[in-house]
This record gives sequence, structure tokens and C-alpha cells, in this order.
Amino acid sequence: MKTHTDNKAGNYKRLVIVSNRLPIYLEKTNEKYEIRQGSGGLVTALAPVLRNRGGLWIGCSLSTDFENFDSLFRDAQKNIGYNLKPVVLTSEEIKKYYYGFANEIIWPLFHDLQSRCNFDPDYWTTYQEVNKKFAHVVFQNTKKDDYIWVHDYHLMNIAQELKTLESSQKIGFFLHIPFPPLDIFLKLPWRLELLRALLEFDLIGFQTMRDRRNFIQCVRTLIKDVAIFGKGQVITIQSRDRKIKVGSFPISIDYKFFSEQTETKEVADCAWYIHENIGDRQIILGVDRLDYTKGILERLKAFEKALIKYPDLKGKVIFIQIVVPSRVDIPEYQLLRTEIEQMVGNINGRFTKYGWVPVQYIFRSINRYELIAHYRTAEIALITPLKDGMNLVAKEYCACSKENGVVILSEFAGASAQLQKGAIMVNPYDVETIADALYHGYTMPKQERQIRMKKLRQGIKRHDIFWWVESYIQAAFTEKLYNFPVLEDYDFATPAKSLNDMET
Ligand code: ADQ
Repeated sequence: MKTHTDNKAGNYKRLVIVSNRLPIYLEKTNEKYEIRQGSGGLVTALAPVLRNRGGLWIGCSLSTDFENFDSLFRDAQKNIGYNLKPVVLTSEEIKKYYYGFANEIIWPLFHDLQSRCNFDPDYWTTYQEVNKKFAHVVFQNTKKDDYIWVHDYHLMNIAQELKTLESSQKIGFFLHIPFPPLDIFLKLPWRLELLRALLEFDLIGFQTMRDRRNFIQCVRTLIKDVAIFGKGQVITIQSRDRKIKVGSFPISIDYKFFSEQTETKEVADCAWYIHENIGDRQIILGVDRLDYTKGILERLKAFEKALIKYPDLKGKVIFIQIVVPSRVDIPEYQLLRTEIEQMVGNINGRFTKYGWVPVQYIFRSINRYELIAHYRTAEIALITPLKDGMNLVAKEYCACSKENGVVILSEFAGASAQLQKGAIMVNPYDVETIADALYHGYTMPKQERQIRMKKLRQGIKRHDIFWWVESYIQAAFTEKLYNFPVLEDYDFATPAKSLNDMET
């Protein structure tokens, strides 16, 4: 196990992660609390990092029942190998800061869906107050030589609040979701305040070059007296007397964990069971949190289109769509769930024959080994978010799939830049092209599948979650990055379509 002293770049003693939620939550069953691991991309990505290094995770538990809180957390941290510090919020704060500002403003706006935003000024006020509350907890629980690493759009004001407390630690930020283009960002009523707050961090990390470019354009347009210099993965903004590093760091997965889990008996048995039930049909797999940015409705339309346009797919493929419940208290998400279920019903009603139901729909959180078994056994992964910071499901599928799995991937997922050479790339709004891609994937010769998948796996293995964290920490503490590849942008002009287009 690595410890904080192994880090090559930093002279910090302890890594302190700050995020909206802690990686675990408490669930009350039969009058007793049980500890559960949270789902979602941020937890999957960061839990192995802290498990590996030790450290402290500060976040809120989104629980308002505080009985035995501290003792339960003490028990939890003994088992997970790092410390936890909960931030306690009132239900009113959760409503306005989390459901309001984060979910009704920043989430849709940063995914280019500004018509879904509700710019309520009350949300902004509470967002500032909650960030201040978080900053106090961080201030009280950290030491001078800790490195504070803040995650995601819920906490963009923390560095500014910490400065008012005269905190002197180095503090970095990583945005897990996309940063929008200028024209969209300008719609935000608090655009200037938010940009200024972000410039109080010492290092700002984005998923892709696209996001960093968007951010820099917003800074150039809205903030006077800034100079931007440097090139490559990390550049510098000079703003008054401060230098802020800005980089792109594509997040990844614990490749070794996923590929090893794939070989376990539990996973193999489950994978066998899934396929045994459907014979020699190919499985097309979709895995998403319930969210309108994930393009689930468009994907179902595309599947329907494929069955119409390519009748030989009928009876030969099964589309398994797993949807993990998320934000289910928000009416918009309840509506989305209903729409998905109606569409699944329509497709199955229209195409089902005796012995073949085209769409299998799972709406619940499945076990990790079941998830990996689905990855392992599905012939095609259909990953078509309308916009996504990265999309870890794409990388997990590659780490777990057989050598001949096919990835169909949205051009607007952050992962597109890294996976474009091996995946079939699609515009998630273009139902016709996704239908063609499905047929292309279904009929793809084994050799081409293997070449593509090998390429995908090699890239993810090399640039796994530990590489990601090392790169970020290096950038935080050093002037020069070593062992850092030249990151590519997604190439809209010449996406690799066939084996002939790809360098092998
Ligand atoms: P998400 O929007 O949550 O993440 P994604 O990157 O696809 O999206 O991550 C989903 C995660 O949930 C995956 O790691 C997956 O394994 C996990 N998961 C799926 N089903 C599960 C289940 N049943 N139980 C537990 N976990 C399950 C946000 C951004 C993304 C960005 C990530 C990481 O929206 O763009 O890639 O953060 O930065």
C-alpha cells in the first residue's frame, strides 16, 4: 500500500478530499443503521485512491437523522482505511444548495441544457452559505501541510471562503462534469462571481481539453487584467498577484481491480447465467444513472430504428438497459423514468415474439459483481450521453469485456477523445447513425473487434485512476510534468469508422 510519503511530486503530508457527498451513506433497516458505499462516478473513481494512500474525506451525508452519527462513522472508517468527516446540512440547505443550485442550475447549464435551468436567486444565496459551512469544516479539520483537493460543481466557492479564514494550504479543484462554452456560461446570473471564486484555487482541473478551452475563453471574456501563458496539459493564468494552474486530466478507473474481478468465479457464474438465458443472441448493454443527460430515450429510439431498418436483427439481439435510480425526489427525474418505461413498453409491445423480448429493462442498483458480469458478457456497449464529463462506464466496460466487445460511444462524452480510435463514434442525437452503428457492431468481424478492443484496453490500462491522481498531484506541486502523454481532442472531422481507418 502506498502512503502519503511515497508521492513523487508533493511535499504534502496528507490528502484531503472534499466533495458534496461522503463515499458512504447510512441506511436505516429494521431500526438499525447500515453503512453502504455510494454509487456514481466520483465515488467509483476516488474511493480506490484514498484506500491506497490513506487520508481524510470531508463531505455531507445527506442524512438529517443524527442519532449515533459519530460512532457509526468511527466504525465505518476503521473498515475503509481512511478517515471521514461529515458536514451536517439542514433539510432547507439540502433543498436549495443541492437540489436547487447544483441540480437545477449548474448540472443542466454545464451540460448545455440551459432551457432546463431554474435561476432562482435564493439557490445562489444558499449555495454561498453552504460553501462557507464546508470551508469551516475544512479549516477546522486540516493542517498546514495537508493538500486539499475539492471535487465538483457543488463546491466551487470553497477556496474563496477558505481565503477569508486566512487558510494557507494549497488547494486544488477538479470539475467532473463538462465546462460549457462561453455563450452558454454567459446565461448564468452569477457568472462573474463564480469565475472569480474558481480563480482562488491554485490548480483547476478539467476532464478534457475541450472543457479547459471553454473555461479559458470565459476567463478571457469576463475577467480583466489576466494573462494566460504556457502550453501543453497545464497552462497558467496570471491574475493580479496570483498564478493559477489550469489543466486537463481525464479521469479513469481502477483497471486492475475491474479486470481481476472479471475473472472471479462469482462474476463468471453470473455472466454465464445472463447469457445462458438468451442463447446465442448478442447483448447490447446500456448502463446509466437515471439522468436526462445520459441520452437513454434517444438510445431507445435508435434501437427501435435499428430493428426497423435492419430486420435481421430481430430475434438476434437483446438490449439490456440498466438504470440506476438517482435524484428520484426531483419531479423531472420521475417524469424521465415514466417516459423511459413507456418507451420500453412500446418497443416490447411492438416487436416481441414468442421466445424473444427485445428490451430487458432493469431499474435498480445492482451489485458490483452483477454489473461486472454484464460488462463481461455483453457483445456491444451502447454509451450515448448527450454530454458527459468523462463516462466511466465506457472505460469499465473495456476493462471487463471479452476481447471481442464492441463500444459504441457518443462524440460528446469526455471519453471520446481517448477512446475514438477503438470505438464506433456516434452523434447521440442522430438516431439513424446509431442504428447503423448497432448493425455495424453486430456484424463486425471477430478480428476487427479484437484489434479495436486491444487498443482501447491498452490505453485505459496505461492511464488508470492512479495515473490520473499522480498527474494531478504532480501538476499541483511541480512546474514540469513527467510521464504525461500529449492529450488529444476528439476529432470531429475524421472519426475512425472502419478497420482501414485505424492505425494498428
Ligand atoms: P456519473 O454521471 O455518475 O459521473 P459515470 O462516469 O458513467 O457517470 O459513472 C457512473 C458510475 O456509477 C460508474 O463508475 C459505474 O460503475 C457506477 N455504477 C453503475 N451502476 C452501479 C450500481 N448499480 N451500483 C454502484 N455503482 C454503479 C460523474 C460525471 C461523469 C464522470 C464521473 C467521474 O457525470 O461524466 O465520468 O463523474 O468523473
